[in-house]
Amino acid sequence: MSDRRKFVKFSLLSSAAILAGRYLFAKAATKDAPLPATVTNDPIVISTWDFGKDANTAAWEVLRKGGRAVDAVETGVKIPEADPENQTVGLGGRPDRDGRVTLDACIMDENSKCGSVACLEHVVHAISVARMVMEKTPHVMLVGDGATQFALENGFKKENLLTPKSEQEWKEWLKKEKYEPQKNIENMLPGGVRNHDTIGMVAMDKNGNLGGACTTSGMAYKMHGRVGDSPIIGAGLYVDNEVGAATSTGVGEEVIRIVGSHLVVELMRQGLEPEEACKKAVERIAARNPEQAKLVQVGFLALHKSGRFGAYALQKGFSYAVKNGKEEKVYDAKHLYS
Ligand code: SD4
Repeated sequence: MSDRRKFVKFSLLSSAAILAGRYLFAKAATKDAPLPATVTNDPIVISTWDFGKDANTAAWEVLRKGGRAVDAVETGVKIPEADPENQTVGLGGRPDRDGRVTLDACIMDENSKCGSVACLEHVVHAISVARMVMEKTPHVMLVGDGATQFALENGFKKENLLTPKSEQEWKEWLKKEKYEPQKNIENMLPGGVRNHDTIGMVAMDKNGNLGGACTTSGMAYKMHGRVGDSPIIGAGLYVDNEVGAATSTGVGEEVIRIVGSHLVVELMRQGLEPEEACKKAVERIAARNPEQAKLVQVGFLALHKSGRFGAYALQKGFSYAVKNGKEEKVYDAKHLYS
């Protein structure tokens, strides 16, 4: 047999083996999972919270045209980053207790390349700075002044991210709250306003490759210099192109302690459905400190290489947005405590 024919035969056999593996995984799936157990390379994008819907629309344009998952997620999360009305991401994000808007973000591609920035100031698109760290430096993570300096030296515009609305709210907060680290500041603000959200997004492109991005202004009124889970590879985001991708939202300290997103991906590697993997990670947080876990929110979102997805949270109220060729929908995640 000629080398070319051998190669073609080998490629066909390997593709068949990969598809068979993905099919078996899908067949083993639980019945109430939201997608049918088809196994395709159909592109899909999923992201945290209801505002993920608009971000998904932007990401989908990249996927629809055959673009890479990593490009799709970067494009997608830039939408809430640029939205001054979204007070948990980028421009208009709620500041730290000193009145400074500091951003955390990370990105990861199908080759395990990754980039991250933490405590970045004055630059709207933290995710693109993280991408540039990934593409242009030998490092994974830049923080604080170093991250801001890198961004400005590389053409990012210096902007004031503190909008009048977020400034006003912060001044109100200063009047009532003690100027000291608060354990449960992550709970609801007066009037039932959520003071944390974050966008985490994971996607699969038409080649079956995965990518993920996570970007946030972090917990409102945090101590200056505080870094959450969102820019930490393995905590706020993890992508393993053989298995799947996961991202998180909620109280970052809880997620970091269990290296949450990496845990979710590893649980999927062991054969768990995406939702089951997210649930196990949530249960691990609850088992560590049940009293604390009852007071805070953490949600995980996972996408398996088969295209199946799922989520799970500590508390009620965590939603996630899904878009593929067939549907565009916001789901409510199941939760541990009611
Ligand atoms: C953080 N995980 O800074 C982020 C905030 C968040 O829902 O996701 N809130 O800890």
